[in-house]
Amino acid sequence: MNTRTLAIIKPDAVRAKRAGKILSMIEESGLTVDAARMFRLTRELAGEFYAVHKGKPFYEGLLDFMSSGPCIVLSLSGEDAVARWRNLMGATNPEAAADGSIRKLYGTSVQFNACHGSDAPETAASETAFFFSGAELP
Ligand code: 3AN
Repeated sequence: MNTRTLAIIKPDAVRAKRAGKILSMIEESGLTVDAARMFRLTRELAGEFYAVHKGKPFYEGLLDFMSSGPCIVLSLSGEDAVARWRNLMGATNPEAAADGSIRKLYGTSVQFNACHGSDAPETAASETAFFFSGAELP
């Protein structure tokens, strides 16, 4: 079934000029980029997006990081898009990520891990709606 997922190329990867490589990996994987926005998240918006992590020890640092520079937010689609994008990203901790995955290649720590991906179809729907209006999507 064709499904959507939400991807973010995080500020560390944009700063390191890895965005083009990551976009290439997405396209070569067969996933489709349906919409894209490049901008710097405010700390407040980052806080809303990561509200599920509020109270965790890494939450404040995560907001500082995610609002530290521009990121690229992407709406992706394809067969089984959520799992395929998570597979391409690799594990949250780059040290544990599979060889050839984005986080293994471009992540430098569990916080600075280059990209985000929705973890389930339900979160993919809410995260996509967080950044894109229905009219912006095909
Ligand atoms: P994922 O992005 O792989 O779904 P989550 O949702 O558990 O991982 O975590 C969201 C983000 O919070 C991660 N991408 C990472 O940037 C940061 N993060 C998660 N765990 C830690 C940690 N132990 N220390 C620092 N940052 C963390």
